[in-house]
Amino acid sequence: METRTFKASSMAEALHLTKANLGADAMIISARHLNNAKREVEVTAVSTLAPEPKGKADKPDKQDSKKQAKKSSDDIMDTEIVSKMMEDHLAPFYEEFTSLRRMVRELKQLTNDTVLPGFGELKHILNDYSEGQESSRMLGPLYSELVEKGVLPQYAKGYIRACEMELGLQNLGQRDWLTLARGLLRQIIVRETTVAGPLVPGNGSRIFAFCGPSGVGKTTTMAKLASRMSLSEGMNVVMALTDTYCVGAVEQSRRYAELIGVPMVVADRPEKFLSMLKAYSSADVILVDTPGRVYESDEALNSLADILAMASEPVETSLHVPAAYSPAHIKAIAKRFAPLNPSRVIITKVDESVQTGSILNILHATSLPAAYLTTGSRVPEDIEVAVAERIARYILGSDN
Ligand SMILES: Nc1nc2c(ncn2[C@@H]2O[C@H](COP(=O)(O)OP(=O)(O)OP(=O)(O)O)[C@@H](O)[C@H]2O)c(=O)[nH]1
Ligand SMILES: [Mg+2]
Repeated sequence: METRTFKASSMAEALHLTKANLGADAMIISARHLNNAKREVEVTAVSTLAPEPKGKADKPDKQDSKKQAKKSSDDIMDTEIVSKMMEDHLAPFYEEFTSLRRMVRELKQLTNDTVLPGFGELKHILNDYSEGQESSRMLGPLYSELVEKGVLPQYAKGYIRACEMELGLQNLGQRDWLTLARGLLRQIIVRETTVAGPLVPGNGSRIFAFCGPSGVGKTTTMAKLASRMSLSEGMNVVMALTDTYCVGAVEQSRRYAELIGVPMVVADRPEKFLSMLKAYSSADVILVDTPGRVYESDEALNSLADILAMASEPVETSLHVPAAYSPAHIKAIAKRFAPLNPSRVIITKVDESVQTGSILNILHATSLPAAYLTTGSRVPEDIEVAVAERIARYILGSDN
């Protein structure tokens, strides 16, 4: 494509020059009378054809000049020709422009809150939608991977947006940008995953309570920790049970306590809990098992709150949530146990979860840092301290 500008004494001459140099299909992109002494005309045109050899048509020959001379007085007509040509070329753009203008006008009308008061909301939805479109266009494979792993779309979207922002537009063009993006996503998950570290007595806190719905692994987790703290770390550990309602609960705890070689105390009423605390005032750690039925019964919840309130020292409560639970279930659990003020979450049965992305759902829905992940029913083996890098690995695998 060649763009050239021609000056001539008349429009006819300028057009002739244009055609001669750029071919009959030349597209005029501008034509104007110059404000100089000669009152010349300037035409700028583009052609997709190869220009004719130089010299031949740069200047009109004499014959042409004579022909032009006859017409040169009719500049108005020439201008009309140019206008017509420009109109023909610009017609499609004009239509588009007109329709765009109409759309803008209609949108302006929509933004008027008196016409459509809910437009603010609609605007956010539209923004969200278009941003979502962009995310799925550029980092779609990573977004899909997170969602397939069970991460709720709303959280997955957040991670992908953060990834997009950090990746920067310039990197999106790189050949290996998806690998780069995956590495970044891993870093973002690690950075945004809050962990609480293991339960360590100190700073006046030695009472650790374990709460959560029935069958989530509270007693098993407690036995795992009692075993590690007592046998590996040499701490003076006591196991307390506030649940005598559940059939077999006492026997299960007693069996574990005997195996580990630590005392097990039933403290299912406030006064019993208080006397247990007094009796074991010199213990390094008191691990408190609680009834799962707190999840369903207000009475059980209140009675547990009454028992724990007897302690004059701080009680650190950990909420147990299995990794395989649905997002709705996780939310309901977080809400139900909020009155007990859990300070950390223990994510159980990670080994049974098909979609490990739910670990992130648990962290988001509870807004609690993770203390441990349990990965099986073996005591004391199947438990690990929550580490952000390891959580990212559960979701994205170990490779990049
Ligand atoms: N696969 C798997 N099973 C586990 C895990 N933790 C516990 N379990 C099993 O889950 C079942 C319930 O565990 P418990 O520790 O009794 O659960 P709980 O929360 O104390 O239950 P309640 O006392 O009835 O409220 C037992 O069969 C455990 O062996 C785990 O991380 N993975
Ligand atoms: Mg139990």
